[in-house]
Amino acid sequence: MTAQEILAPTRMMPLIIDGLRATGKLHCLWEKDDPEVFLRENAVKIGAIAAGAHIAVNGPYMSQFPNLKIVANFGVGYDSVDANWAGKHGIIVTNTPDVLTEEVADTALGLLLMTIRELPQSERWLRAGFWESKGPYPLTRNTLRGKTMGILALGRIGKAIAKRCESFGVSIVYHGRSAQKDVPYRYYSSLVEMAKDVDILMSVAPGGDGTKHIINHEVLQALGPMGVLINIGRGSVVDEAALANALKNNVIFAAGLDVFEHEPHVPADLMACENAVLLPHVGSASIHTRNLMGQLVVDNILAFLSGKNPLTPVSETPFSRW
Ligand code: 8YV
Repeated sequence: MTAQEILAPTRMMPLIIDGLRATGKLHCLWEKDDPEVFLRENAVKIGAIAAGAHIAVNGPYMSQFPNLKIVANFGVGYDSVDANWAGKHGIIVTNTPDVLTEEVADTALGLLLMTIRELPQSERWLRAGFWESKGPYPLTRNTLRGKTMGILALGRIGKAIAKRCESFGVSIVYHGRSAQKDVPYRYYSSLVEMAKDVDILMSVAPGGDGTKHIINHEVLQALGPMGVLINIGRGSVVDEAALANALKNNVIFAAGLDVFEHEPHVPADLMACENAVLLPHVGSASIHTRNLMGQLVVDNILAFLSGKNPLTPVSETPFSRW
């Protein structure tokens, strides 16, 4: 008989815990007196794992559970789960696409406007009393007017950002693994070449080995002294030391970052840059959207428990939608 018990290794939002607890099969690891003993004695019963980003669900981790069939990841990005390993071992991985697309695209636009028009800096000016004591905040040297944006990874979120930016009058081009059919934007096969031609580099790229530090010194130099980098995807995509250096030495104009390589740690060198706008990974972080994401985690596991196909399996693993 298939193992049907569910494991939540780390704390998750109440909507997920309550939804899964209702099955009577949920084990919250942090509630166990001795998690290690619990795992040793019960690993064989676990068929499903509900995973957040705070734990590496890699091959060695998953192989503790001989009857594991599904890992439901809270988030569209699943770089903390080794989906290739899972796929090879017949384990389904699900993520939370679509329900967060518009929210993350909104945040990307907010971050872009904050960064290019120095809105946080001008707010700090007002709060410091400088408007009265020194006069108006200086005119911003940069603007969105007449600009071209290069999107790194034109997936669902990238396209939602592109649509918004088009209505702002911003021209769009993109770089990714391959050119896409039915996309009206120019494709660049080289990230550096795209960076040379654009004013704004918008990274929506997922994490993982294939994208680690691909936004490096060479790309930043290509973006140039009036160039703006926005990262709404994964922090590991950017070489943060190279970025801090580029911001400090005006290799680029400014950066707006919602994600960092070692969250919640933000390097002091980035913190020190007045031309960086730094957000604590709030891309999808509204109650509305997080509830939809949480419900999708629950629904994927409930589908598995009732013998149905998962709703949103990722491409590397069984029942892939693509
Ligand atoms: C969440 C995200 O912050 O979906 C993602 O990939 O990065 C965000 O929506 C994250 O999943 C919460 O842990």
